[in-house]
Amino acid sequence: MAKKKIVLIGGGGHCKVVISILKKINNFEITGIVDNYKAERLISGIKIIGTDDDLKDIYKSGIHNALITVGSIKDNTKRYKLFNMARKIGYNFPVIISPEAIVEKSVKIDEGTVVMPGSIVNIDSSIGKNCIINTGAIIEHDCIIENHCHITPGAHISGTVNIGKLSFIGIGATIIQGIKIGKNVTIGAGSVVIKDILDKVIAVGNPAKIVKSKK
Ligand code: JB2
Repeated sequence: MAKKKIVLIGGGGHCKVVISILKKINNFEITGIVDNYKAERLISGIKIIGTDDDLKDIYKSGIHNALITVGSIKDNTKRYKLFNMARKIGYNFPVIISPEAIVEKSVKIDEGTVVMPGSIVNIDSSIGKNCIINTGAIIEHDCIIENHCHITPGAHISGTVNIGKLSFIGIGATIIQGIKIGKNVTIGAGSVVIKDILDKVIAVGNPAKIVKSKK
């Protein structure tokens, strides 16, 4: 079967990890990467072919698949904006699951989400659009992860947890069962969340406490 062409949006560290998964899956021909600036450089052997301003022309040239490969540290707003911009142009966003991840067959995963190596997503959980389920993260049964979330490496999300859109769960954080995390929340690295967390705050520590509200 012919490989589908895809363009990657953002050419840094996260992009490299996504490229390594795409190469293993081998369903896509990676046409190139768009970044903030066009330069003669290769990311894991893939060319930078332009900037976001070129995405319309790239689409017109017949490349209709894209992934947001800008990662995120603490804040997913940029990934959200890039997703909406590319969506308006018309791009499709495939779901990418590493062959080294374990995803139970009942799990629903929406467009543009990437599930990284070593992660586990268990029965009846659902994951929204444009999320990153990063290396070695565990999402237990019956969780709901809304759009544009980043569950970073080694985070442990227990059963029946809900995580609101745009939220960021820091590296190695633990969320106990049944917790609701609001929208656009940042949970600090290594935190242990044992109580519900409201929208638009930063919470850190064990047990996690709110240290800041976001604007
Ligand atoms: O608006 C943009 C834009 N903003 C930054 N459009 C496009 N097309 N590209 C953009 N970029 C580009 O994303 C930057 O120029 C840079 O090349 C890349 C970000 O690379 P960086 O390596 O700094 O971060 P990252 O987001 O790929 O990775 C972070 O997040 C991952 C999840 C890293 O900290 C990783 O360690 C982490 N695993």
